[in-house]
Amino acid sequence: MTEKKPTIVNASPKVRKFARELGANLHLIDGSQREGRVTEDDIRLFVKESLSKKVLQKKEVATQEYDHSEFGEIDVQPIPRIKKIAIPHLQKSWNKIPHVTHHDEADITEMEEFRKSLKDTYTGEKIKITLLAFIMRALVRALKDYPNFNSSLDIENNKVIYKKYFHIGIAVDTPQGLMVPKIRNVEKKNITTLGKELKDVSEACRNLKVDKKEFYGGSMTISSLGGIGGSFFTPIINFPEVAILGVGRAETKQIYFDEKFQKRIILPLSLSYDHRIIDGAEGAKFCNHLKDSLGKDFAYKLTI
Ligand code: CAO
Repeated sequence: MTEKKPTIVNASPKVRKFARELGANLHLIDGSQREGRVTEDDIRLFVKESLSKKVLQKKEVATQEYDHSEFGEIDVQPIPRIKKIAIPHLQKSWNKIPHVTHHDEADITEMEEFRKSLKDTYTGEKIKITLLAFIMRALVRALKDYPNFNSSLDIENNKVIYKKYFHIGIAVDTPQGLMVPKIRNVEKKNITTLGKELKDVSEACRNLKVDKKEFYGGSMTISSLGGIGGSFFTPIINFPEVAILGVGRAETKQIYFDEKFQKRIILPLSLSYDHRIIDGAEGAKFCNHLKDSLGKDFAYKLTI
């Protein structure tokens, strides 16, 4: 009952007083008499209908809940602060963005061999660089060729905002909840720097020492569950971004490759995108691009 009616209301002073006493807005009431004249009965009916609507709304909410303690012992705790902040954000993404998730697998055998063979030039000691640093570089390569993935939608003004920068968000699991800081200007950094930055920023998140500003202004996000487990999932886009790349746990599989069955390391990818701006064909091509960058000839494509 929010729609406004014409400003002149046809009602007697007595009826107006009655409406005032009940707190009823005469502008919202349909008069039942000639020329829309409002009577006391019209006001009573309006109040009755408004009240029953409110009760129904309350009932709708109430029916979703029940007292859990009726079924056994429970422990009620406040929702943790970071999760509380994330709730409206996740709900907005889920409700506003028509998500599609495209699943694919990348053969990262050669890249893994290379990554595991890395040694410090001076000390000769093994160095550990996270797989995610390579994925970040591959993602930026794909974003350059598919700018729709590096955009945000301004629906109100019918505009698409194309970003010329490449700031990759990384979902970090912390004891307080999920945080998504950005690694800025990924295209300008080598694999070693990216690996170090990722380690530093995830530590800062876990110690709650990250600046709030670091959570904004991203191109696209990577959500990696590779260190924990699982293959494919359906990541939720980090609004106002338009795509997110989910990374599962790489596994050695028997694959038909170069005309024979071989052991290959296969990485599961789950790409969720906003179907308002990205079509299914573009989603598949983007994934092919990623697979190509992470595949056999990765070294020519990802600058070290
Ligand atoms: N496949 C196989 N192994 C993988 C892997 C993958 N895709 N990704 C990581 N690993 C391995 C690493 O090599 C490492 O093993 P070693 O110690 O033997 O080298 C181990 O798993 C731990 O990796 P990690 O997850 O700690 O480190 P990372 O650089 O891969 O990831 C970070 C960093 C911050 C992304 C991660 O710690 C994290 O928080 N992940 C969870 C993200 C999350 O919650 N996403 C869901 C969001 S949506 O609800």
